[in-house]
Amino acid sequence: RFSTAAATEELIIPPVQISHTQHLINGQFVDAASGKTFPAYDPRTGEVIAHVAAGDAEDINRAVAAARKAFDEGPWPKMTAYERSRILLRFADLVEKHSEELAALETWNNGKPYEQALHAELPMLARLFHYYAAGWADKIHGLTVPADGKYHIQTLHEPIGVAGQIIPWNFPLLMFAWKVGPALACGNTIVLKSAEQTPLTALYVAKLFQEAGLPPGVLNVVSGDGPTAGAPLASHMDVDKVAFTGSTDTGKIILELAARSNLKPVTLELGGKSPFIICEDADIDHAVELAHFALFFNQGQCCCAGSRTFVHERVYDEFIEKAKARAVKRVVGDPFKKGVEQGPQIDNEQFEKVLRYIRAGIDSDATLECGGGRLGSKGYFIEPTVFSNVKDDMLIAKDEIFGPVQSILKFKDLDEVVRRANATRYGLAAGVFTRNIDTANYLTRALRAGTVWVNCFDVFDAAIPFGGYKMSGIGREKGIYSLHNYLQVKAVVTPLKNPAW
Ligand code: TXE
Repeated sequence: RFSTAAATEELIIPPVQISHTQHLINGQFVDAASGKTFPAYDPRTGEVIAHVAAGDAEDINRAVAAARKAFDEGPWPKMTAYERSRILLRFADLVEKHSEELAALETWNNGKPYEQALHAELPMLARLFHYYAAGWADKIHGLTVPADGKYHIQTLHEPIGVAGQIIPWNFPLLMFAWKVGPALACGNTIVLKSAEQTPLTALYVAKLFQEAGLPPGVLNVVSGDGPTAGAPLASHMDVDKVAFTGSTDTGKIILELAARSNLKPVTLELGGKSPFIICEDADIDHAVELAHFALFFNQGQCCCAGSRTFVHERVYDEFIEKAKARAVKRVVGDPFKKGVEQGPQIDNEQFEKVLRYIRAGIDSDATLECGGGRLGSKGYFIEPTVFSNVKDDMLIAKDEIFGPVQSILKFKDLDEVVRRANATRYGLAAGVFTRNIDTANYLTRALRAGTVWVNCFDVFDAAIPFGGYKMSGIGREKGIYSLHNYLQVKAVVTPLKNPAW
C-alpha cells in the first residue's frame, strides 16, 4: 500500500493564528456589508477553521470605489516609480520575515505539504516582488517614434487603472503574486477576489502590504464566492481590466461579463491537459521521476500538470513498471509532517470529481496499475493513481482531472505524437524528454502550447512568461509580458516648428 509510514511522525507546527478574516477595503479590515460570513476549512479533516466575511456586490462596489479614488486622486500612480518600488521591496522583505506563518496558513487552508509551501512557494512569492519592484517598477517607459512629417512622437506607457483580479485555490499565494506584482509595479490599483476555498493567506499578505506602507485603497481584498463576489467585479463599470485564473468554463463567463459591461480587457489563465512526451532515447529513470513530479506535484492540482504521459513504444513497458513503483512510493499524509509529498485534495467537490474520473478510467479499457481510491476515512486524501494503456478518446485522456491520476499513453513516431498531443482544446504547457537536440527542436516548435519544458518541468522563474494557447487562456503572466496587461499606450504627437533636419 502507500507509504504514509515513510513520513516521520514529527509534526511541524509553526506558530500561526488566523488573525484576519474581514475584507480589506480602503486600508481598513471590515465586515461584509451584509454581515454574512462563510466557513474556511482544513482539508486534512474537513473541519471549519475560520469564518470569513462573505462578499457580495455591495462589498465589491465599496472596494472598487476605494481603488478608483486611490487611482484617480493618488497618491499611488502619482508617486515616483522609485517610491513605489521601495514599498514593493519592503513588502517582499516582510514576506521573507513571515514565511513560516504564511506557509503554515497556506498548508492549513489548502492542504499542500508545508515543506513545499515554505521552501518552494514562499521564496517564489518574495522573488516575484523583487523581480517586479526592483526590476521593472522604475524601468517602464515608452519610445520616441520616428514618423513621416515634422512631428515629435512619443509613446507614454501609463497604468491602465483599476484592475479586478480573481484567483483560484491551488496556489493561493503564488496566484496573488502573479496578479498583484505586475499590476502594482505599473502603478495600478487593485480589487482582488480570492477563491472561496482559500481566503486566508491573501488577507495575511494584504496586512503585510499595509505594514510596508502601501497607501489605503491601492490593494483591496474581498473574500467570497464566484457568482456573488467575482461576477460583480468582472462586470463592474469602474473596473478597467480583469485578470482571471481558474476553469475554462468560468473563464468564458468572465469574458462575457467584461464584454457586456464596459469591454474591459481580459487576461485568462485556464485549464490544461498538457502532454509530457518521453522519447525512446530518454534517460528513463530521470524521465520517470520528472513525469511523476509533472503530474503529482501539488496533489495534481496544477493547471499545467503533465496529465497525458506519452511514452515511446520501445521504452513503454520499462517506463510503466518504474512509474508504478514511483507512485506506490509516494508519501501521502498529513501535510504538516516531515517528508510528506502529497496532502489532501482541496475540498469535497474536487475530491469527488477526481474519484469520478478514476471510476471512469476503471470502467474504460485502461489498466489501473496502482491506486484508485480514497486514502483513510477523514479529509480528502486520494491514493496516487496510475493508468496505463490509456487511449486518446478516453475521458481520463481528454478532461482536466486536477488530481493525482497519471494517464500513460503509448506512441510510435514523432509526427504521430505531435498530432495526438495537439489534438486537444487546451494548449497550456508541454514536456519533452529526449537527448537528441533535433528531436527537441522539432517538438518544441510543433507543439501548440504556451510553455514547452525540455528535460525539465514546472520551472517557474519570475522572468518566464506563462499562459495558454487555445482554450487554456488569453495573454501571458510573469516576466516582461505581464506588464503589457497592466499598461495603456498613449501616443503623443507634437508638431516640430523648426526642426534642425
Ligand atoms: O474553478 P472556478 P473551481 C479547474 C480544475 C478544477 C475546476 C473547477 O479543473 O477542477 O477548474 O474548479 C471564481 N464569476 N481549475 O470550481 O469556478 C471562483 O470564486 C466570477 C484550474 O474552483 O473557475 C474562484 O475565485 N468569478 C485552475 C475562481 O473563479 C467566478 C485553478 C476559480 O474558480 C465565477 C482552479 C463567476 N461566475 C481550477 N465562478 C487553473 N487554471 O489553475 C467562479 N468564480
